Order: sequence, then C-alpha cells, then structure tokens
Amino acid sequence: MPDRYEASKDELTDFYRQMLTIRRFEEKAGQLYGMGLIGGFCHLYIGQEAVVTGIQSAMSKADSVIGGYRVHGHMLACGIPAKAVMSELTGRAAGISKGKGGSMHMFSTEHKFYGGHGIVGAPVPLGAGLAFAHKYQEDGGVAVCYFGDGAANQGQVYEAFNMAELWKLPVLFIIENNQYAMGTSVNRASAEDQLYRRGESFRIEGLQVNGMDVCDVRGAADVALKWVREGNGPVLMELMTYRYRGHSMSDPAKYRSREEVQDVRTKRDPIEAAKQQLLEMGVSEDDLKAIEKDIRAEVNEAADFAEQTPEPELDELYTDVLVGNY
Ligand SMILES: Cc1ncc(C[n+]2csc(CCOP(=O)(O)OP(=O)(O)O)c2C)c(N)n1
Ligand SMILES: [Mg+2]
Repeated sequence: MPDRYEASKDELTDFYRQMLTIRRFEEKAGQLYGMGLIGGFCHLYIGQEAVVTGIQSAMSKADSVIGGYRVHGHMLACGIPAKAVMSELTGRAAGISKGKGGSMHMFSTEHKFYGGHGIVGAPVPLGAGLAFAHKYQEDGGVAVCYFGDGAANQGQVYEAFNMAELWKLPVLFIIENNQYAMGTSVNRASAEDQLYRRGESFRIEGLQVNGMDVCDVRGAADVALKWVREGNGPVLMELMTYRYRGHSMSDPAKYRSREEVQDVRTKRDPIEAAKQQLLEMGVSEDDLKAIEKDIRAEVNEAADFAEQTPEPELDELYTDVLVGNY
C-alpha cells in the first residue's frame, strides 16, 4: 500500500470538516426520511466518508466524478451546496435536478458530477466514456468512477475495463468495498474477494487501501492519479470501508449482527480517528466544537430550506424528459 499522506494541521482540519459535514448531512437526511419528507429511495453514506474526502482532496479541477446511488457525500465533496442536495431529496424546485430526480438521480455538469445512477454497475462504462471524452478533448482531466463491491460482479464492468486499458483511458476506478451488497456479504457472492485484483486479466494495476483512514486514502489517491495522469491507463482501487446504516432506509440489516456494526463504529470510525489525530497535533477541543457547531448550522439551514422551498410547478412535469431529437 502506498505511504500514508502526511497532512498538515490545516489540511487534516479540512478533511475532518468535510467528513463531518457529510455525516451530519446524512443523519439529517435520515431524519427527514423518517418524517416522511423524502420520497423514494434513500441510501446513506455514513461510515464511508473518508473515501470520498481523501480521493476528492487529491483531484484537480479538470477531473470529473461519476457514481451510483449512494452519492450525497460525493456531491457535497464536489462542492455542490448542501441546500441543493437536500432540497432535491425533498423533491423541491430548488433541488439540483429541479426536484424531479430525488436521491438517486442527481447531476451537475457545472460541478463535473455526472450522476447519480440507480443501475448497479452503470457508472463503470459511463465513467470509461467520460474518460474517453477527457482524452479526446485533451483537457487533462481524469474520470473518477465510484462503484460498489456488489457492482463489481456486473458483466458490463469488465467490458469497460477492457476498453479502458486497451485505449489507455484516464480513469480511476474505485470500488467502495463496504463489505455488503444489498444484503449479501462479499464472501458469499464473490469467487475472487480481493476486488483490487479484478482488473488483472486486463493488465489494470490494482491497489487495496484502508478506506477508514482519510490520509491512507489520500496517499493512495496521489499515487494512482499520478499514474493515470501520465497516460498509463486506468487504475483500480479497492477501498476497504463499511456502512453503518442499512443498504437503504427500508433495510433492517438482519444479515449482520449489531455487534459487528458497533465494533467498527467504536474502533475504526474515520471521523473519530481524524479527531484524535487533530487533538494530538494540538488542535483544541473548543476548535473542534466550533467546527461541529458551524456544520450543524449549515445542515440545519439546508434542511429548513428543503422543507420550506416550493415544489416544482406542474408545467415542469414535461421538461427535461427528452433532450432533443435523435
Ligand atoms: C442492474 C441492477 N441490478 C440490481 C439492482 C438492485 N440493487 C440495488 S443496490 C444493489 C446492491 C449493490 O451493492 P454494492 O455495489 O456493494 O453497493 P452499496 O449499496 O454497498 O454501496 C442491488 C443488487 C440494481 N439497482 N441494478
Ligand atoms: Mg457494497
């Protein structure tokens, strides 16, 4: 595994702030869902925050992001305002998809965030396509493509791997291995459970990384992105992580024990680990409390906005459905 990134106090404070923002946002989304304010599916990212925070911190402005349906955190990390994400969840006109997409169908070309896809595995060929566009347009960008351990068993993933390596596309494939697909553990479903090896027959370099430590993630992302940027083709990173909540809000998660979840929460929580490291670096408890307070205020403001801002007008029902003629 590549070296752990040596973050300065300021950098680590930024990572901490980003991870905590994602967690508080997701907790609030969970509450709004419980209150019946969010319709449809809602998949929370709680536990996995170090992955997107570490990766995003290593990216450049030209790079693009694509992911699945557990992507509220990815959007916040791309700089999309919490209000625009939360009000999409509540189906309001001010939402990033005008309130018509909901949790799984968010998109923002302005922030180079290309979805938000409900079809498991779909971000992989689409991500290869994004990478093709970066290469064709010579814009220097890398497509950063997130998918899950369950998605790694989809056929389309391997067709895309083949093309990506054959054409040396600038794409960073990231498997967020949170140990479970909808309710099936990796070991039950995968003949090769070392998922970073899944690119070997296409000669794609693989890296397995501790996804519960933001500096480990950042260190590995630097190495992987350098390789991709130098024109060597894709890298496949497997980030070992864990989700604390059920697959979606309606999952009672009976396929694992409470003790298992509790054990990860108490021993390997990425936010708690960053907090301890900051305290050791001399950041005060008061400074950390002030950060927490700011974040709570931002998230509460986003939630209040998302509850009060109007729903889309009826005539929006027929817009953005078909984009032009084919
Ligand atoms: C093609 C397809 N098959 C099945 C589903 C139903 N489904 C939704 S999420 C999921 C599990 C995916 O698990 P994983 O890739 O590990 O991602 P995670 O939910 O753990 O983030 C399944 C089977 C789907 N949305 N699309
Ligand atoms: Mg999974």
